[in-house]
Amino acid sequence: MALLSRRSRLAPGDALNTLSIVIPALNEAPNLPTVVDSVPTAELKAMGWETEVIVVDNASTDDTAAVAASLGAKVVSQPARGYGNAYHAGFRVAKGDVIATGDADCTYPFDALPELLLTLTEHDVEFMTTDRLRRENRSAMKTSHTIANHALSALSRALFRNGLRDSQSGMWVFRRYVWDGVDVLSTGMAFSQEIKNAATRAGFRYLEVPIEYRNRQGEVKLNALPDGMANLRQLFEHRFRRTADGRRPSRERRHTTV
Ligand SMILES: Nc1nc2c(ncn2[C@@H]2O[C@H](COP(=O)(O)OP(=O)(O)OP(=O)(O)O)[C@@H](O)[C@H]2O)c(=O)[nH]1
Ligand SMILES: [Mg+2]
Repeated sequence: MALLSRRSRLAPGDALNTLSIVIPALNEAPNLPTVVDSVPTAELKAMGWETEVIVVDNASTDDTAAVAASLGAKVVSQPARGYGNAYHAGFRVAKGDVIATGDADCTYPFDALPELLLTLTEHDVEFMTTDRLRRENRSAMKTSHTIANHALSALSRALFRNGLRDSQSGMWVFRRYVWDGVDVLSTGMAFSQEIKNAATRAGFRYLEVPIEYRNRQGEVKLNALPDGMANLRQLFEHRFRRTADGRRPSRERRHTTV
């Protein structure tokens, strides 16, 4: 994707668009100041975006909730552990026309949101996901995770035919109504691949863009083997799932190119 150099600016009298940034957090108190402060709220406002930051406290045993509140974030409590559970709770209260996501571990570039939102609006994308699996990011991901991410992504592409390079990226930017138009059931880490495959299969206009991926700070929460196996199971279950009316959804592809 070509880098966009122009920033759209808000003209006087223009209405603000609303953006909800939803961040799942399990014992991420030490990372939250860096993560929340990296959201470029003032720049987004100048571009016409009113931003709310929602931190979903997933039954943390540290000060995650208190630290998030002290940073001005809205705190949502999700007592049922699980990455997917956290997102279900966060999306329920997100009020923005657009929702953006990312981990609370300093890996995802929230500072790139102005650029990502510009791409979303200028290219009329409904669901945007991001690709971390580039050579430049190699040092930020363990070799075993890189291999697992490539393998899961290849299988996901084979089953869902959506061409997405990184089925496991946790940064998505999408119009709120997309969430109302998909049926995402995963409560754990498989939520990430499921929302992508559900949105693309439902026929929303989608785009995958490269992002910078940074070193994880703090304790790793992922359980590589059980989470990987659960992802595998979910891919097959989802691919052959029947919709409520007994038909499989059509495989219409609406991959946008920039
Ligand atoms: N794994 C996991 N993460 C959770 C849970 N609840 C909230 N989270 C948050 O979800 C995000 C994803 O978890 P990570 O441990 O970063 O998982 P990952 O990004 O797949 O793996 P890393 O490569 O270690 O970053 C983090 O912000 C966690 O704090 C949970 O129950 N399990
Ligand atoms: Mg992470």
